[in-house]
Amino acid sequence: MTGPEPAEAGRLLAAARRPVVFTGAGMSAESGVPTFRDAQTGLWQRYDPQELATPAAFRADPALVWGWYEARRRGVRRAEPHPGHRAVAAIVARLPDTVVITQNVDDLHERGGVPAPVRLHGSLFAPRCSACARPAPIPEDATAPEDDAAPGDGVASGDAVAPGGMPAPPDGRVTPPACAGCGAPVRPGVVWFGEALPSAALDAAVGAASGCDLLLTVGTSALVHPAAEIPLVAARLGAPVVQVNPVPTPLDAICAVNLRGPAGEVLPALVCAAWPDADAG
Ligand code: BJW
Ligand code: ZN
Repeated sequence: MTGPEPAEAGRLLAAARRPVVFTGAGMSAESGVPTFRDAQTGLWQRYDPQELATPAAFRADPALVWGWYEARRRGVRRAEPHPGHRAVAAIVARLPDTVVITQNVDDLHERGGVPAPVRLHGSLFAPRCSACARPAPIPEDATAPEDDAAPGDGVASGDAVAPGGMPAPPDGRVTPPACAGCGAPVRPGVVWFGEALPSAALDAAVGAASGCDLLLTVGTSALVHPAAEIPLVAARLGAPVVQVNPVPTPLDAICAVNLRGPAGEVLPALVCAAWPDADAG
């Protein structure tokens, strides 16, 4: 980070008492987890994520959609939090009223030291019945050599072996387990296009954004609603918004400071700028 912006962002963070950290897929990119709108790799490159992440896609081809999420879950399992995740945890440690709101379905904030982020779009680790919503067990991961590949390859590399160690079909499809209660297919515990966000999480996010004195938005394209409105709520009520993203987004215009760079570098530098004595991870 160069120029006056990092110092200004550091001043805003040092002055904050109730910040919100709002994260998207770019937060996990340096851990090797592909962003949602990145090109998919391996078996999945011919599919558009926006078309797979829908209830209609699951109804039409449950094994295709379940196989995609299983491959992504295995990729996330192999990923590790990076210094940006630890910098967010350092902010929470310094300012206990911080609220971390994430659109991500991985668990890297938790493993990076933020115990309970507000999850707007669910989790890869909370499968449930598609009919009766009964929670279902997370399938066991196979321990095959292919699963030792880098997390960024997860979408492709984990595909050679299905959960339970059975060889996966070459097209990546994995039949979802049946619900132990009603026998319907189990589905990923994420929020798909056209589905309502969990109301408790959305209420918590809107409440935090309404009462915050700084909103730090990290690694989101801000294209998906209603999540993309969270920074707008904060800005409308007078809180400064600081954005971390290597490229411009629709949020640029409302941001007090735009820090153009990767989260893993910018966030530790921001914590050091705010609190020079801090261990930024
Ligand atoms: C880095 C980096 C580095 C890279 N460091 N940065 C208003 C207007 C228009 C449309 C709508 C609207 N309201 C609702 C809609 C419809 C729809 C929608 O928003 N569509 C848009 C595409 C136009 N929204 C919905 O359908 C929502 N539901 C809804 O509105 O329901 C209404 C309803 C009410 C009551 C009853 C019933 C219904 C649901 C949205 C659910 C989104 N779900 C997904 C999938 C989750 C599961 C999965 O992962 O498969 O969530 S979609 C996907 O997008 C995922 C993400 O969480 C979300 C946001 O993406 P994100 O995080 O911003 O990632 P990317 O990839 O887009 O961007 C990455 C960014 O990182 C980039 O900017 C990079 O530059 C940056 N980056 N490296 C920092 N190292
Ligand atoms: Zn069921």
